[in-house]
Amino acid sequence: MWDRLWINARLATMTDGAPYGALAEGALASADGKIAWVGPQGELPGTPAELAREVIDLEGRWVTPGLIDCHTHLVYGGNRAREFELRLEGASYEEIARAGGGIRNTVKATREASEEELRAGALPRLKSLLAEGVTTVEIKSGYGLNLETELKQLRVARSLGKELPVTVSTTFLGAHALPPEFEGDSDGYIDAVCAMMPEVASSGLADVVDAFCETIGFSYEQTKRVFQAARDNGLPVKLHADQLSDLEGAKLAADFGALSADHLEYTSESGAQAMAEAGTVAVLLPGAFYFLRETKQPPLEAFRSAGVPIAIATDSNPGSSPATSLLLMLNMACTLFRMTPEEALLGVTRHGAQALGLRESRGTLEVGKVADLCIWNIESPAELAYRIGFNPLVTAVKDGRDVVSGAV
Ligand code: DI6
Ligand code: FE
Repeated sequence: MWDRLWINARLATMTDGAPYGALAEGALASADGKIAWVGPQGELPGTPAELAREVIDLEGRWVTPGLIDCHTHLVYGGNRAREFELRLEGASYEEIARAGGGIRNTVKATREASEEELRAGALPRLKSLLAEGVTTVEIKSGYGLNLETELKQLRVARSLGKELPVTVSTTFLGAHALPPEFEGDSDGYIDAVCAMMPEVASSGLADVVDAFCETIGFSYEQTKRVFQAARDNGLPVKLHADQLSDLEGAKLAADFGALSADHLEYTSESGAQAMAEAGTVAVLLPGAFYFLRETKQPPLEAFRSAGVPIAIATDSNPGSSPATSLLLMLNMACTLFRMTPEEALLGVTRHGAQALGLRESRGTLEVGKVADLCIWNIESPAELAYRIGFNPLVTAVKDGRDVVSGAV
């Protein structure tokens, strides 16, 4: 017998075939936290009452996979509202960074914060994501820039996944910015990051390694050294690539078989081609594009024609995207990048899972995958991307259990 059976559902399975992998009169069952059955209700192998201990009549509501936010920097100290004001007075994000502000401001506040303070700061941001149906989230370090503080951030990220009903994937982003004590010696800092790698790996606190390959971040060669150290220590990689300029980050990520390359506004066609061949997901971050008032569009057509899977994420961070709404990112991906609502929803389900190396267990409604679901009060899946600032979540289900009840 199954534990739970949802009937009279419209299912957006996000598998291939019909748009959204949709099934109009569907049913879905869970057992032991996994999807045990999914298909047309008429093909159920018995009456609902015979099949499951609990039957939930969805009365035609839509069900999608639980949402996945595959790129965030949720754990940090302080905020950067003051820099927002400075930018409105005319300073650019790069100017603020070069003057010693930007990421370094957050590094100072993060180093000074206790684990409890970091937890308390991140908790409401994470709850905001969960309230919209996020069941899996990636959280990066990168505001410590020394081993002690990077591990502190990663420990807090891990503990949030134990405290709240969400799967947390953690990423070590030691090569995010140059800390003040290494001013003028970025190669020396990269040596230090590589030297942190064995302990980061053995701590078990990081699932993936990331870096910021950019003129205000680290060079192609420096990033390559970080990736090599990650590989030597058995950790997969992803990259902040080509956000403000084309340093061929997409190609570098592809060369290392990266799970994803993220941002990608300045990526070339050949970079997109290399990603397609490597199976590297393109993670687009419309919140950062919007908040920094970027004008250079990521090469969507190149990704589409090369067959690169495209994911969408909040990039939730204090400097370039203080966003805690993944649904808003769906709308922005469509309005700013001209993605279709179906592409956007794939970006926070199937392709978001792939960007985290979790394709086998999450991201679609298929038998054997984790029973992470969202039940929505909508008439079509496109509404998830269409509305602005509206949350139609009825219930979020994590590992087969109801964990969040929405307001509608
Ligand atoms: N790119 C980003 O968008 C974030 N990090 C990065 O490398 C911004 C981080 C920040 O400004 O605090
Ligand atoms: Fe980021």
